Amino acid sequence: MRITEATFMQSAQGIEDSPSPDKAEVAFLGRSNVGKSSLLNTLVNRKGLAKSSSTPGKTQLINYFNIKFKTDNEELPHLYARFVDLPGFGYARVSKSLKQEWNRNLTGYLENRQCLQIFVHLIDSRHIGLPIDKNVDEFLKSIKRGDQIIINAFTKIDKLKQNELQKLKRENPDGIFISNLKKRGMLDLQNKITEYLFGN
Ligand SMILES: Nc1nc2c(ncn2[C@@H]2O[C@H](COP(=O)(O)OP(=O)(O)OP(=O)(O)O)[C@@H](O)[C@H]2O)c(=O)[nH]1
Ligand SMILES: [Mg+2]
Repeated sequence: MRITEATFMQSAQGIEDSPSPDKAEVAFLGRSNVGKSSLLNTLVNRKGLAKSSSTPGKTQLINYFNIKFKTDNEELPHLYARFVDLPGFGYARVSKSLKQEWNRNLTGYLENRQCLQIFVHLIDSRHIGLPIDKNVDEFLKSIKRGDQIIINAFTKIDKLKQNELQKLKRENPDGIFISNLKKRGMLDLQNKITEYLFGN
């Protein structure tokens, strides 16, 4: 199964102005600047679809993308899902009230979105064990329903030495190891997503 089309659908501030929950959703979340928007672009092979930047805080709204998959099944040649690019956690350079509002909107989406099936938690592979990532991890585990899964995706592995990467893999046997720069880990992540959403 492969992705044949990816288009921007709409942005939303929170769950209230989000599209109707009629497709399975995969949310990309994690610290600001960890590589969420870049990963989405690399996965769907569309540079610039989700806006990415070296300045933290680039993504400020919940952004919905429609994704079309091609299957090997002639009777059901296409399947659909939505990828959701989220603002980063822990970005300090906005006002406190704005930050609180973001967090309310974000956690509201994560906790209450019925069609949300997969949380992809991105973690910078150079900075393992940060308190903010632990908090997010605990939060996700505490809200996760029985029909949802969490995928831990370790990003920017092109910045690691071989032995550091081996250690990270040993310590996180269920993780996905990503480099947008070198296009690593895309098939692993895509397979994990389609297996869970569509059973193949
Ligand atoms: N070396 C390296 N840099 C990366 C990788 N992925 C993303 N980056 C860089 O990291 C920076 C942030 O990328 P974004 O995709 O905008 O990160 P984000 O998580 O969407 O950030 P916010 O929207 O601000 O929360 C950019 O300068 C990217 O070029 C990667 O795999 N390797
Ligand atoms: Mg972003």
